[in-house]
Amino acid sequence: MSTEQIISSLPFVGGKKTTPQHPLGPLTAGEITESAKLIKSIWPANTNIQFKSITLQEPKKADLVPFLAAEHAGQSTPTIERRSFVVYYLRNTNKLHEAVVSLSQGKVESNVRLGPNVHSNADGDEIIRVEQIALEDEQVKAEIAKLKLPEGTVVISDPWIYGSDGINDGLFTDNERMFQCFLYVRDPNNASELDSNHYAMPISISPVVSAETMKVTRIDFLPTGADATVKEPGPYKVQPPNEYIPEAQDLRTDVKPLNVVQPEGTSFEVTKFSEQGQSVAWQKWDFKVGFNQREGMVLYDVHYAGRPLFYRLSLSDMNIPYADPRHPYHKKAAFDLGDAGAGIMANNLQLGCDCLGSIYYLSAVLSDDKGEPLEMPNCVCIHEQDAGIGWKHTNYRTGRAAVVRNRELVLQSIITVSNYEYILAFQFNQAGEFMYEVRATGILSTQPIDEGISVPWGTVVHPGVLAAHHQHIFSLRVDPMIDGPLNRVVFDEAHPMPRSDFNPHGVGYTVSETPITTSGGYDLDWDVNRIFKIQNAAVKNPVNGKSVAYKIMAPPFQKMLADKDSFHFKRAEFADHNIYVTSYKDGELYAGGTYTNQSRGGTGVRSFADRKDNVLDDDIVVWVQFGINHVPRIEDFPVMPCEVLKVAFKPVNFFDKNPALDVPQSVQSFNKSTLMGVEHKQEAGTAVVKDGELCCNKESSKL
Ligand SMILES: [Cu+2]
Repeated sequence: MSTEQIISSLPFVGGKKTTPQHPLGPLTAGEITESAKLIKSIWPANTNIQFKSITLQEPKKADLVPFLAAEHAGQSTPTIERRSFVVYYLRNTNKLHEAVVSLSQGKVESNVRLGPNVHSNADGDEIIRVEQIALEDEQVKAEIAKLKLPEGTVVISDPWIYGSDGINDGLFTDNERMFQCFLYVRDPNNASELDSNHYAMPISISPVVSAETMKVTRIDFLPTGADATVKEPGPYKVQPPNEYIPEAQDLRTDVKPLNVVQPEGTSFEVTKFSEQGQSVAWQKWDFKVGFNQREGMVLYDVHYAGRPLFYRLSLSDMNIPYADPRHPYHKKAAFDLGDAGAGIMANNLQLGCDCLGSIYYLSAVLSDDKGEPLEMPNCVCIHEQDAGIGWKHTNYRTGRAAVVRNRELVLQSIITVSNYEYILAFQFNQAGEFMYEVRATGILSTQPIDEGISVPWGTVVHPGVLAAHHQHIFSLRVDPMIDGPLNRVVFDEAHPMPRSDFNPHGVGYTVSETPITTSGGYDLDWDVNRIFKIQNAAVKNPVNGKSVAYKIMAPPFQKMLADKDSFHFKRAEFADHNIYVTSYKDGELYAGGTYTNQSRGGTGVRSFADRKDNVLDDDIVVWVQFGINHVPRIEDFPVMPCEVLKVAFKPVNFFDKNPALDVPQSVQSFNKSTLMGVEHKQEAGTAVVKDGELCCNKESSKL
């Protein structure tokens, strides 16, 4: 990122001091308003500012660690200055600025103009306007007219982030911030249905809109055959619709209710640690929850039974590069967090629909393009769920079983990014484990294809509709403090023991542990069962003397397929390794860099790691990548069954035994299950529900 310090003669104007807030508390509506006011005050009164984000500037870790230590010890906390981080354009220009506002002092502390080739995220107001601009353009209308669509047909425009290819060829330059609009029609035979699935009817006209002038600068025509040839738009053949809405289905009638009932309420507690920040305590876990425009949910200061585990956890980035090599699809590579924002796109979650059981909702306040507070109601839901059996053993000699359920606490947020949905969840259990789960759903991004054609970079999911292959690659940022601030990452590998007098049958194997000393990208290797662990080498397990650790159980995925010289590869700096380990630096929060829109690389985690810093027994950050290569199936259309990805973090030699031993037994008197069949041999009174204590007893002791 190149930056240019503005030499401004404009005075910084002092503002009203706001009420002190916890240093990790998300900005309040008042702080957002104050930040915008202070930024406006450094420009002439008639300056039209387009705010891109106004968010908490988190304190330096060196300041925050003593604050949190004092807080945990119940001591008085030091004062930490409240700051906001503001990104804005002078509207209708490419003049992007990044500012830090001291809310404590009521002044703009720094204000830097960024560029060239640094672009900010799209905002909601802008996306709606770009949609309209693309459809109202006279040239676009003239091209649409060539389709000879039936009277009353509605054309829909989906603005996409333009992407980068480094080509500087007149109209084909990505120097300026632009949108590539993909157009569709809504079913002409059901034109009044606003929720009709337009992704089943893509058309080949693709206007490009300048985010600076807000005008159509070019109209691309999409290739629809097996090669890169483009054709003039011709009469459109109306295909049958392919709807996802329930009224278009013949709904099955044999689903009986499955209610989640918690007669005594939930086992978790939510309390405010600041006006907009909430603390959650559940089953020995406690942490703070923040929410911001870019990452959505952020967890801070995560402890289990009072022991520190994670300083900060968040989804840092995601990238979705597409496989179609033809213009303009070759630039299609969404960074949904940096290009738009997981917070700003969060759904308003609905009781009994998105979340079952006894639900606690968190709401947030973000900001809009005018710098005004934007309410984000119910953007996180918190609930418990039953995740099957936690552990069980039956003593076959006595027939006595000991069994507990696995209760999980879930913090869920759902984001809609145009066609697609991601259901993002932190999940905690009673065995000291936590998981990060992504469910990918929603509608495939589609494009037109001539009938009868098949291509190896996509799947035809409906007549005339191609869904190109694409990868979803996520980066979870883990800032650990496993039993203290200085951690290391090690990896275990299992290797066969050489044949010897000791191993004469060639069956032995051993597990070795190797520490990572230098920042870099590292990979899984299933052939040697390579497992990465975050470890505190200074704290030993009292029983076996091993260093306490948490292991990372991340599913394998195919690394980015785009080649190393491609802009996709340069930009998605996290997409080439399962794990990155870096030394902690304030402000290094995003694996693809702070500004991903039309980025060119050099500002993300690969660059952080290239410092080749020491990461052994230091303040480190672990970036965990996971994902899928999404080769669309016809079953993924018109809406995709959830594809579930899960990363788990499990204690290794951290406790001295199974930490879920103290979970009360799973018994009928507590669970109140209902007997539905006559085949069940459980004889009440003789063994099973004795005093409401046990599920099973002696009667059927068989192996
Ligand atoms: Cu996908």
